[in-house]
Amino acid sequence: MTALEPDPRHRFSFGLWTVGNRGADPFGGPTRPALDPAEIVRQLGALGVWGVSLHDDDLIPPDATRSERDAIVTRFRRALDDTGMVVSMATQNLFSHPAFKDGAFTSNTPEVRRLAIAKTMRAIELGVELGAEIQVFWGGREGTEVLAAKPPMDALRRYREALDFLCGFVRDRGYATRFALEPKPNEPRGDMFLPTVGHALAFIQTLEHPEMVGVNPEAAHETMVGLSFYHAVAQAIEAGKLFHIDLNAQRIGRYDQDFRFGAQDLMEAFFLVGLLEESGYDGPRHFDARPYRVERGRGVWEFATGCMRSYLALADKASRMREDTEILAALEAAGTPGLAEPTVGPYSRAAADTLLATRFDPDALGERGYHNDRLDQLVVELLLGLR
Ligand code: GCO
Ligand code: MN
Ligand code: MN
Repeated sequence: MTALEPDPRHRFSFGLWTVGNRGADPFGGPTRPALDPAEIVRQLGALGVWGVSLHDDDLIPPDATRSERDAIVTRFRRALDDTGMVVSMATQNLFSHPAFKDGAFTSNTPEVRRLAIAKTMRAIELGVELGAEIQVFWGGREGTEVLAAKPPMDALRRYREALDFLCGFVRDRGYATRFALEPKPNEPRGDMFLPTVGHALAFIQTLEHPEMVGVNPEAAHETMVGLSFYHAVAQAIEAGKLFHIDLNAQRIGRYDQDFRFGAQDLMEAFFLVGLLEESGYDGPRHFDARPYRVERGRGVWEFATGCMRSYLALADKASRMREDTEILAALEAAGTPGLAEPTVGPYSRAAADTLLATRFDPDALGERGYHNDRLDQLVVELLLGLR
């Protein structure tokens, strides 16, 4: 395995809906033909990809009979077995059907909410049947354009009720499935509930089984609103809640662009990859990106390869950064190792008294320079291939 050659050991995965995306946008129809899920598995397998993820409806048309469903699953299973690929994550489409236009778990119509929970239980069963350990919850329609229409506290209570019920279902069935909530600030709704990683992390602690639920942060979603995705992922890891990740690229302040991983903000992507590689995160490196609308045929697979090559190239740069003596010296000059030292340790009255009796010299402390420009420039030059 060469440094930039994807290998199943890298645990790269793609959603069926990503390479299978047909290029439609709000202004124009599809520019690519539909791809058969089993064919997607074979193509990705040949590229060294480890896993695929899917929405229930990506694989099974919603109107399929039980026997049609089983035949589709068998055919798909065969493609997985032939290629050695796994289903790394499953999820449910609670956003396409008009029934869900006002929300799924947070629809104002109780019957729609019950439909959403029933559809999700079936999607969980499908995921378990295919070996998925993670079930993602992206609340595509959970939100509103009209603040008056949907009191947010009621919406959050219904969201919690649905997740608690579904955790109960997983436990009752004895499944090992863990849930990962995927926050997004807006699009398609004007404002969405659980808009950021931080909101989701706080909400999870209010659930009946918080240990079963983590997050699935997506680069595009935090970046759309100008937040640091790197920081969001770090906080999720630090909370023990990074269960899954959606990698892609995005410019600040735009619609959800879902570009090829590495296509924007290489500096942020570089720190993100370093974090994933060095934190012990062992979940999927999952790409939720789309080929540009102008791609067709081979272009789709060039897109997939590009996502993985950029990831591997950045991982290589991250390991070089750790060995670069000039950068290590610049980190010392920035005081970075000092942040890893405990400040005061646990509280004790004696420690508080000592601290209160200490004579600090704020003026002297204020005279320190941190040489962040030099450090930053060295990292830029590493990324530019100058070191
Ligand atoms: C989006 C989301 C989706 C979800 C997917 C899995 O903005 O469209 O990122 O792609 O990740 O539906 O739940
Ligand atoms: Mn997205
Ligand atoms: Mn996503």
